[in-house]
Amino acid sequence: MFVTETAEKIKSMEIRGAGRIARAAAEALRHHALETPARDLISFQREVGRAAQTLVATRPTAVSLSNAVHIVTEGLEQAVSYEEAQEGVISRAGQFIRSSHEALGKIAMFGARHIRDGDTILTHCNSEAALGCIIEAHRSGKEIEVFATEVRPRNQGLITIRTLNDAGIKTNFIVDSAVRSFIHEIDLVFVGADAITVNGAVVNKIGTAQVAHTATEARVNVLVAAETYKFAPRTIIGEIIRIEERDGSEVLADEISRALTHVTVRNPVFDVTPSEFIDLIVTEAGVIPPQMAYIIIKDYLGWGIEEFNKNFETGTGNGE
Ligand code: RI2
Repeated sequence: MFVTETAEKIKSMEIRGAGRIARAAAEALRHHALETPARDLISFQREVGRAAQTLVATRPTAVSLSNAVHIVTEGLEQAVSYEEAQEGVISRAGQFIRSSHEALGKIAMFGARHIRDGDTILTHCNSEAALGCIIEAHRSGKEIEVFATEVRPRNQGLITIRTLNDAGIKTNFIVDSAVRSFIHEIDLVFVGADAITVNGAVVNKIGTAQVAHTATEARVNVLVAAETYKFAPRTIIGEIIRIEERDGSEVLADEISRALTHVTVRNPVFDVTPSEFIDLIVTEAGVIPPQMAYIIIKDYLGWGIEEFNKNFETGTGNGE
């Protein structure tokens, strides 16, 4: 089944990157709405609900995933017929995918304006939102150079340097721990985000916090490129973003770690960069200081408080 396959690919990181997994989940729900044998309202709602849960459970940190699923399934419970419910899921999924691509286009345009002719930019991991800005700056004729980190343990840096190379951008490939050594050659840091909390903290690939800390200490600006659906509405009601920790075998081969009986390999995939190490967040709704995260959550996502109040009134909220 397409949903199970998509969920497996997201879990194994064959499909990866916060924006891509969000679009893949929307696509899987659209496909499911068309293909599920459920042909009455109640079983359709149940089927789509189950598919939504399967998809959301794949990667706990990327809020883009749960936001995408939320957007696509919004109104499903209120539908009065099977046809209305099916049509709703299909059109909202299509709309989400389209708006995600449009958001990337706007972010590239806004972000590129912050890159000056002659700038050297450091990027960490592989973010299509961040790379969009860099590539757009190059496309508009600015002479730029990039430093890209390797990104242990999954080496997403390789995808980044291939993309930059294909775009014809002069690129330096460095190990993660070399950031401090090169920071004085850098004019600007540009990274993506997996989640942004209400206090403007950015959850992104492990190592981002070190990069941002190093950059701030060296007076280098740190910009984050993120679609509005990467902001985490439920942080408004105190929910904490869970940091995914993946299998230790991604870091150290099992045959080696098995022999080291006193050693545990820890493999957190993301870390949290506090807002004081971030200068600006480039969204499709505009370029904002991280302190404005609450506005984005309230005006562009809108749920969190509302849902909490709804649940609270019906006695199912945490506040019970
Ligand atoms: P875009 C990735 O997560 C990286 O942390 C990257 O910075 C972030 O998603 C955002 O990527 P992973 O899937 O949505 O590699 O900008 O763990 O492509």
